[in-house]
Amino acid sequence: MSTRSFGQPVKRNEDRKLLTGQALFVDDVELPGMLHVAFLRSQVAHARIVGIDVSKALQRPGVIAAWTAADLGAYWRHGPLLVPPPPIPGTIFHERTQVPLAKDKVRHVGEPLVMVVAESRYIAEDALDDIDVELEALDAVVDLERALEASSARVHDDLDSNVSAHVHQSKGNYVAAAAKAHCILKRRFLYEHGISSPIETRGVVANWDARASQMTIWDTTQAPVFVRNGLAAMLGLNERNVRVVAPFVGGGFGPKIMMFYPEEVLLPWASMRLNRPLKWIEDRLEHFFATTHERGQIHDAEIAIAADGRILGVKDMFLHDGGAYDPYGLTVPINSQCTLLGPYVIANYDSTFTQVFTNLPIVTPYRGAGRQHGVFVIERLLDLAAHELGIDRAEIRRINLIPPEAFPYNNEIIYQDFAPLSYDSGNYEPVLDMALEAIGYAGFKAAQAEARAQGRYIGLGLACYVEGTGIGPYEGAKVQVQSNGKVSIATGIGTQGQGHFTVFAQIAAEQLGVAVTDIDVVTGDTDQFYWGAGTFASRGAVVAGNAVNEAAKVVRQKALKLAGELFECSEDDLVLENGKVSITGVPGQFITLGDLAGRANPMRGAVKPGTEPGLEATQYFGPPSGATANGVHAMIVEMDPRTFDLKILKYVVVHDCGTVINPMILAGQIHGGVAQGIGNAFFEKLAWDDQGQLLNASLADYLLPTSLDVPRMELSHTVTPSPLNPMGIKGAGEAGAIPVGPLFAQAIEDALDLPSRGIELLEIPLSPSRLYELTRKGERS
Ligand code: MCN
Repeated sequence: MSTRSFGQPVKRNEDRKLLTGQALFVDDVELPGMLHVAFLRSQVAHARIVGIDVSKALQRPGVIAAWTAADLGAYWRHGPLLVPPPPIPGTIFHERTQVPLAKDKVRHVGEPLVMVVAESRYIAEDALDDIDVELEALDAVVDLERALEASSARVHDDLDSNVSAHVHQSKGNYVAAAAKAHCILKRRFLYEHGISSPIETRGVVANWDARASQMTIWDTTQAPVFVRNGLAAMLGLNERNVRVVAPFVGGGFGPKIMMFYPEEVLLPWASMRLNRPLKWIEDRLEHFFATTHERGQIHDAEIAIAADGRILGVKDMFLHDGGAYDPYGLTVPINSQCTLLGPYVIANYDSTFTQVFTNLPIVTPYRGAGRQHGVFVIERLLDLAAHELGIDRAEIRRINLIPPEAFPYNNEIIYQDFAPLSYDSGNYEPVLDMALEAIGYAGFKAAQAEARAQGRYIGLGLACYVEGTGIGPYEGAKVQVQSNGKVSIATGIGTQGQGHFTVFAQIAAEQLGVAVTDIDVVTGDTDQFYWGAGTFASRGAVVAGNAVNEAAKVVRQKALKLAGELFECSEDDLVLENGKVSITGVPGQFITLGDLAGRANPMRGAVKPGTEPGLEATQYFGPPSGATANGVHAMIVEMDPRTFDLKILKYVVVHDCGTVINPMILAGQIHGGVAQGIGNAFFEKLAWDDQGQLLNASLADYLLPTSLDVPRMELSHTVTPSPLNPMGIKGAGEAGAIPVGPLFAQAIEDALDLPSRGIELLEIPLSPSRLYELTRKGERS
């Protein structure tokens, strides 16, 4: 039986544990003597703290402690700036990071004020009602534009405005390009965004073992190594004395990277103080406020276009809602700024954004991480241009695509990884052609007319995008053959459902000739692998995957060398297959990998100078810059013109993420991303009132798409390998979510023939009720 699995739709190694309930999640951690934590959170968005009285709470039986910011002493400090602003000349950035417990002011609903520790979560929750908090309410800063008016209240009193950051990037000369344009189309685009809503909310368990001077933290984080290093520094411990374990995590989608959430900082501190293990699990209501969001941009964008539909230039000015603090720097708006350029030749680009502090929860990346906002703007501008010029919408895209011979294609602006935004490789036109073919573009107009004659309103949407993936700095992996012949792999990134336990095994299996099921992968345990960055920016496959590959290659070389010595033959005469090394053409002459691992750890004699015991290797991989994936989504919808109910009749994705490791996992990634994209495009909107109160903080009111709303998808792939890593991989984890907004807008416009009625859909989300409002007004929105 062949052991080749690379590139095959191998079933996931981890599913047996997950499906039989054997997988350990943070809430499964039960320790003797464990205490439970609940947080009193601010119910107002902006207020000065006059006083907090916890004395009554402390009298409640079972309550162990109730701490405010004042009780934290020197431990109270601002969180780290996770991502400093990129070195773009003229950039303004005001660093104001979050705090563990609010001290003088509260800056958003849900900001924690008091940490209560009790014998049970029930007691801790009840004790929250015993606490008296006196707040002096201030005007809440909610509206992005009003936030910038001189008369606005200020989220941070020490700043003279609510500007968190201001960035300008440009290439070419937009003004000169616009002067030559056949027409310039200018519109305002609004993009609301939601919350990540993973099935498993956040959670932390901390256990201080004073005898061993060892802190163990089970955390739903996407970046366990960062958390270990940061907490060790804060707690005054050696990094070696802190172990962070991100066990099975039920979805992360970006917000679980944030460092530090107050709960991550406070539970370990409290565990050391009380010498007891502690647990906090976020409840669904808390998730609306206590976990970061991605949300709110207003773009004023224009496109300068030639008579034949060629893009001469694009200008964009946008406001980005950063929420109350900016620990994540500028990642989200820089992604919007860069991703707007899409797969198109845009020689002249002028883009400015202002990140704004508001009294709303903090904004950090959420699957797509701002890319969808940029894609929405450029794809909508192209639709408007196509309509204005009477050019077919597929054609206007085609004539502007970057040609294959232009790669690597330098976009001349700086990307989120501080490197120039350069597309490493791509071949965009075949992807567009395949999507058009799959959706039945050529025959659609006739089908639409026929449907309309029967009183049915069907419409088609088409959207292109590129996605920066696989950024540095680096990841590492240790690959080790055990003496029983099984292989173990450890890497520093965490896993939240992406299938790393299988794909990393597939990579090593390819080098070592063993079955995927004989390879055990550990991710997200800092005691198993010390170094790394984390799972974000669709980088796991590229960065950790290549590290696994490099380490497995070294192990392979070691195995062949050892076997060559044993058999006294050249390594070239050896084959490594089915878990054993054999001599070509000499059947029966072989040694298993397990026996070789045993020989590499001799019990007698000496390990030869220049060699190491064990059949293992640790290697690192750091890409010079990100790899650029691309794709086209197309969909056909049927609309009810009265209720605006929408049915997706067909959904097509053509995608290029270079070398594919596991097409089934990849399909799952795209499906999940599209499902989230559908939520963002059609269902999910956080409804804030003007005092920063969330009006729909429950899953009965904040609607997520269900399985009934997510269609079957037809997926196909082209493969343009990345030249930036030996395996030619590009990332894929966010691809599904990125182009769904403009796809909905275009398909709905097409179904209801809105452009001919002077109605343009320039905002996301487009719920049935919003569509009703927009079409009734009969005006642009
Ligand atoms: N893959 C592949 N071939 C490729 C590229 C990817 O087989 N050419 C596989 C990978 O090996 C991996 C998966 O697809 O198993 C995703 O790979 P990658 O694009 O590298 O993404 P990451 O591993 O870095 O995961 C992060 C990415 C991001 S940024 C978000 S957000 C997201 C996502 O993945 N969050 C997820 N997918 C998610 N899926 C689940 N179930 N849960 C989340 O929280």
